Amino acid sequence: MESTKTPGWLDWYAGPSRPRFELPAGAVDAHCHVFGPGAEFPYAPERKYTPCDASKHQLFALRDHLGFERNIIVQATCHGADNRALMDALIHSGDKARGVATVRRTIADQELQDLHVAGVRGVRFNFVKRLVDFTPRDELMEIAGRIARLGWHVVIYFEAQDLPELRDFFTALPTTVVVDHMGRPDVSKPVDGPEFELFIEFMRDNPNVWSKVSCPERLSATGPRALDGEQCAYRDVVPFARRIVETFPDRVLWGTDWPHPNLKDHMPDDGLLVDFIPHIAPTAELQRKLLVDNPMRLYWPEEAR
Ligand code: 0GY
Repeated sequence: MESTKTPGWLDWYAGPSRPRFELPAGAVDAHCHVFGPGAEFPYAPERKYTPCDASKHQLFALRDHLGFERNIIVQATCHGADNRALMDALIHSGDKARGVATVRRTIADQELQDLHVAGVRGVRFNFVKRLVDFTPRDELMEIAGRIARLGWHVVIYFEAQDLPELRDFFTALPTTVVVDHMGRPDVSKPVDGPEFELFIEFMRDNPNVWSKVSCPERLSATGPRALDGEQCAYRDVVPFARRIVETFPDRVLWGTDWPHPNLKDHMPDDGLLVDFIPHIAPTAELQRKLLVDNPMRLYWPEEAR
């Protein structure tokens, strides 16, 4: 089935540069997606957008081009709770990808087991209102209880202004909890202001909470252009991501977010995104934790050092 992409949808960047920053051996891109292809894996009827296709082969080619060894593929909302495209990508990755699925409370134990065998190690709860319809908290808590027994974790996606209302629910989750994109801070506000302080406190008070320090391209107002003599794109995001990396070095992950759904102004060059990493993780030790040790501990614990 052919589907027409959402008007204004930006296609992913077809010719990414080769990063100047050399990733450490064994680096994991811990947040990326596959979209369809729609003819093989139709998009969900309840989706809020229709993307361009972004296949597993294209994702794996990007992985090799950038110098990553593995991927964490996160179920995107355009596929709803139909995880077939995700499972297909995991199964064809040669054990170089693990996944985060979306499930409903009606899922059977056997289906959860099948997801586990394919490589799924977490579920995603999405609270971003433009992306999903509301799911009752008791349903999410029931799912969290079931997947906890498989040793999985919960990935949460929300916007900074909603943390005060959601915090008690997050704190009650019985698993490791991974926050997407630093809880989407407003980076025009001060890094030591009350809003971001609340996020730091949330991580400090809850040692089971991790954060992806990803998506500068989504959060930045200064954008991809470096200033004269300054080599860093998305420079307004640096203090926020760096503060998290330096404060919680053992609980951070990084990912490209390829193929970058819902960007309106520009599509990032993924090579440039990789070059952002040393600005937020300035030492080799921080880089190794962020890109290798932490994702391996969470997704391939049987191989982690
Ligand atoms: C992301 C961000 C977004 C979309 C999704 O599943 C999704 O549709 O996650 C967004 O629009 O902010 O992480 O890819």
